[in-house]
Amino acid sequence: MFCYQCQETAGCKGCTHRGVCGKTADVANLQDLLIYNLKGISMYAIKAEEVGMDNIAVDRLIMDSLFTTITNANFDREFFIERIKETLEVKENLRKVLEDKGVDLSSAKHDAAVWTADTVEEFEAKAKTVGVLATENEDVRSLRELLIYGVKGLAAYLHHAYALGYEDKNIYAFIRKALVSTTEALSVDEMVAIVLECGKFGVDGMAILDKANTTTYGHPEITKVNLGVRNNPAILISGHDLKDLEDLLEQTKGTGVDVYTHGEMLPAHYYPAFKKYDNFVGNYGNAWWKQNEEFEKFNGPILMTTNCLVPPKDSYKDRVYTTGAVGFSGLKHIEERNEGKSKDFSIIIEHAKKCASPTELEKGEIVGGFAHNTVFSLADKVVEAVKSGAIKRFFVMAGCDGRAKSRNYYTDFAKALPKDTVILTAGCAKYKYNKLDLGDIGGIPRVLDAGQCNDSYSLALIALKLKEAFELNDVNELPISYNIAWYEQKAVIVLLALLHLGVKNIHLGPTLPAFLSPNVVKVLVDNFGIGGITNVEDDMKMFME
Ligand code: FSO
Ligand code: SF4
Repeated sequence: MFCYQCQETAGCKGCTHRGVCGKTADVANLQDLLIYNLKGISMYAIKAEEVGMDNIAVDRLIMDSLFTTITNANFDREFFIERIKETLEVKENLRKVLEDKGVDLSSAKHDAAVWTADTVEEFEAKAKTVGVLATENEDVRSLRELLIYGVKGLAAYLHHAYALGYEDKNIYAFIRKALVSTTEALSVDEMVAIVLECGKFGVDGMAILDKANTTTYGHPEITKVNLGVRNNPAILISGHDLKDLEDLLEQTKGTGVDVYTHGEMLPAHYYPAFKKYDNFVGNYGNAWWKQNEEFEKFNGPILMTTNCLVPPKDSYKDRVYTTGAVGFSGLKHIEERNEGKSKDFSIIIEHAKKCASPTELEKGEIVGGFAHNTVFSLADKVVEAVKSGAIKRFFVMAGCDGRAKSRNYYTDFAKALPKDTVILTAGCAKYKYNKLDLGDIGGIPRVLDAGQCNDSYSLALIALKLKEAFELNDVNELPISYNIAWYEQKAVIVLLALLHLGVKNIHLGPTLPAFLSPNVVKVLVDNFGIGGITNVEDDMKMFME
């Protein structure tokens, strides 16, 4: 195996025996083969589109499959074997249909398109030859993988939007094009151009998800979220999928079973539609990487709706359920919803009834809900505070949390920020400082949480709104600094989206991605002023200058 797609990759170089995330070598290889097969399917799907065929089912399969390969989503060998079989079948069918129609397939003769096999042994042998290292040139590999990770993150966001009935064929078409481009001998300029184009579709993807979420559940509102527990049996829901949460809340209503959020599901509390459920109690615990300890103490069943699964400990393994793109051998999986129906969570609810109530981890509450609509409604107040000098600078500290001790930098940085600065956050990075009492500036809290990682879109809209309010020509003239923590591929698409919107001088930490070669880093530094982090003191000086 060779995988370097996330920030925690071994030695900041690459996982080669077993993932730091717990992904085994055989699963990593099968994921590589699945991606390879998606490239082949895309070659035929592009042809199919040219002749007017409806590709939507194929596009959804590509999207879903990409999502299953992101960090901490799916660890299940059997799942990937079955998915490879399915994609091979789809690929073959597509080829046959196109041949029957007399479509010229001479430009779709790449091995990724024509390769097929029947046995798992053949899959495993092939997988070893089509991974990341199959591209020898370090810079080409870097740009190809940057693009692949961008579309993986994008696919995850599209998946959440699709669950609510929203999709965009143009974005699917770009994903196909991007996948195929990684099999072509393109110039560096051409590859860079597609990577940047991916950022454009990143903005579109986050916009469609924002529309899906806010149209379905209302605009996030300023909300106090309870951190304590009640004395009832309960279910903990994690991940990002709001539709799963809705189904779960509907089905637990009146059963005596409470529901708490974990990790990235925290922002669900900000949506008006979920406030009507009396049993939707609060947020339990912290970011994804603390789940081993926190799931143990929760005592009840846990539902993982998207990525963020850490291989479970035996002590609570029987209480963890997966659904959607998530998978782990031995965990119970809740099947997809049938058209127009809800997912059936009754097994989890019955399980909860037999469990003790959660052990309390903390008390108190935190405030969030500062997505674009809320901040726009406060715009006058915010603009006034900037004009009067009450707010000197905003710090976008969106992104991810993770295991590395070096991430304590973000807690220290938040504590060290001058009192006349405001943090704009989204994603699980917030857990590094959302429970510090950083106070407020004239009633505006010093930590404004917009929501999940995809709600970084809100932060971009807020920046654009401020640009307008201050009548500036360039978003980089605003008193906003970007000190972003990244972990996995959704953060990659967020980064590409920000670059597309023209944001410069983003600092990324705790380390720069291992998949960026020195030359690719140079392109990003020269064109976008991308930088890393050093230490709180020096960085603070640099940002405040
Ligand atoms: Fe991931 Fe980052 Fe959304 Fe976190 S991009 S790691 S769990 O911020 O939030 O999925
Ligand atoms: Fe390693 Fe990250 Fe890949 Fe897991 S996802 S195998 S930790 S690089």
